[in-house]
Parts: sequence; C-alpha cells; structure tokens
Amino acid sequence: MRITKFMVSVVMVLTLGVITASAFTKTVTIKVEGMKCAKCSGSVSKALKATEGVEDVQVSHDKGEAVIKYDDAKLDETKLREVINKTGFKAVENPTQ
Ligand SMILES: [Cu+2]
Repeated sequence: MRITKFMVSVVMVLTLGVITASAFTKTVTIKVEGMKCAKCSGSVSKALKATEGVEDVQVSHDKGEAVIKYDDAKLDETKLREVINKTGFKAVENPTQ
C-alpha cells in the first residue's frame, strides 16, 4: 500500500515536470494570404526567424500557411501575426481559435 502511494506520487511529479517543460515551446499554424512563390514564403520565413523567441519556421506558399515553433514566454500568436502582416502578406484569423 505504501509503495503504491509512493509510485503514484513519483508518476505525478514526472508528469508535472513534462508539462512544465513543454509549456515554453508552442507550435502554431497561421494561414497566410498572398504568397505566390518560394520568394514570398522565403520573405515571410526570414521575417519570422528574425523575431526573438521564434525557434523554428516552415512556410509553404503552396498551402498558404506558416507553421511556427516559438517560445511561449517571449512571444504570442498576435505578435507573430503582426510580423507576418509587416512583410506585406496577410495573416488570416483562424475562426476556430
Ligand atoms: Cu512570390
């Protein structure tokens, strides 16, 4: 009985640790309007990568979207949309969020 309780608390501590560690990196997919070729997606990608807190960026003009991995403590989605809009393309609001 004692061992079972101990095991439960160990598992809980481990789970909490994993949740806390992953809370800092978030991945978001933002729809981007107006990208026609690799040069377009390249400039969006470049602007995002130059933003502090962005860890990884995959921009596709085919799909018209940017998949961004970022540090939750330094950035939020609103800021990422602003960066995209400043490149001259349009970050589309996701109606489900
Ligand atoms: Cu282009």
